[in-house]
Amino acid sequence: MFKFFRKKKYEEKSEISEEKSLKGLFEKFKEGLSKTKEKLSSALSQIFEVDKLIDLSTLEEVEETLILADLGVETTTALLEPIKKKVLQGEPLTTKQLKNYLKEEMLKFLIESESPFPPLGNPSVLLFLGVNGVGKTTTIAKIGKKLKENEYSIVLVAADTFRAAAIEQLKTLGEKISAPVVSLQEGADPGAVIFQGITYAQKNNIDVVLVDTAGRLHTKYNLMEELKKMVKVIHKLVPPSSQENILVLDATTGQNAISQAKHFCETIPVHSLIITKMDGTAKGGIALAVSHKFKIPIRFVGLGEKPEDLVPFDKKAFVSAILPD
Ligand SMILES: Nc1nc2c(ncn2[C@@H]2O[C@H](COP(=O)(O)OP(=O)(O)OP(=O)(O)O)[C@@H](O)[C@H]2O)c(=O)[nH]1
Ligand SMILES: [Mg+2]
Repeated sequence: MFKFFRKKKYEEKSEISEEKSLKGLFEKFKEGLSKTKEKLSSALSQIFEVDKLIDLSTLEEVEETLILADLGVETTTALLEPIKKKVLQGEPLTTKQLKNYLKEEMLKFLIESESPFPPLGNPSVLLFLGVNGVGKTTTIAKIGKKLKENEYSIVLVAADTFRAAAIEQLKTLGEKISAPVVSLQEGADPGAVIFQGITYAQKNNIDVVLVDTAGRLHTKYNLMEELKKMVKVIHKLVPPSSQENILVLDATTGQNAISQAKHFCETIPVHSLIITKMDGTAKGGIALAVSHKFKIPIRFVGLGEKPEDLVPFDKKAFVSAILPD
């Protein structure tokens, strides 16, 4: 659980210190998700408080609560349908069994990544995508910092050429984490910056290239088409297995995140998700809804603005945070 990265170098960490840091992450996860947890558990606690037989009205209450926590109608229905059938057939089921069943199913619904992070490559390329303001640029700095702490060499690429301020923002963040930033002037072709960034990494034997892109409205055709061009440029320089396209979603946008994911997935392959701002919302259920609907693993979640607030996603911790024992 809670693995940040594949190891680059052998780390001499004692088992105790490793256990301690895992515990710390688990606590952080629970704390970061406390708003979602509060909302869910205060509503569900009355249902789960006493172990009694469930009926259709119990299921309706559970259904409403899960939908309100932004699991969405589709995922909630998929979760509860099999139980509803059993109840309709007269099978006696208790609230305790329902809770255990929900936990197990939620774990199944959360897709786990089978590929290493960062992907293997010389270099590997991480392309960060998403609509405006979701947290792409700041998340790049957080991941960049952690990669450096794990002995990876990195370069940041300012492919958000839309605003001069975006280039400056990345440069400032790069300075903070002592990482080189490859950039061109405002308005430059993002593909050209990416080309320069990857060739810079190849020349300097850099392990990971982190590409910042402009926030784009998922419904704007031209902006979405531009992404295809960026992916083509990357493919000219590194094999697809060395590239990960990461969609960043803001948990506070709730169900709109589903529509964003749909449009991005229709445009280019999306390999993984990062869900930011989980700390600021009671709608953390969106993580489960998107991962289930699009069959995409969640790599990290953002639980605050500080670098240490970006935490690897752990599905067991997630489920036990939103549905405590
Ligand atoms: N509370 C909280 N704030 C976050 C989190 N992640 C990012 N933010 C904040 O969200 C704001 C926007 O972050 P950016 O990284 O600039 O977003 P962006 O996606 O690059 O924005 P554009 O480049 O304009 O599309 C900043 O104030 C971040 O500090 C998080 O997990 N929790
Ligand atoms: Mg940005």
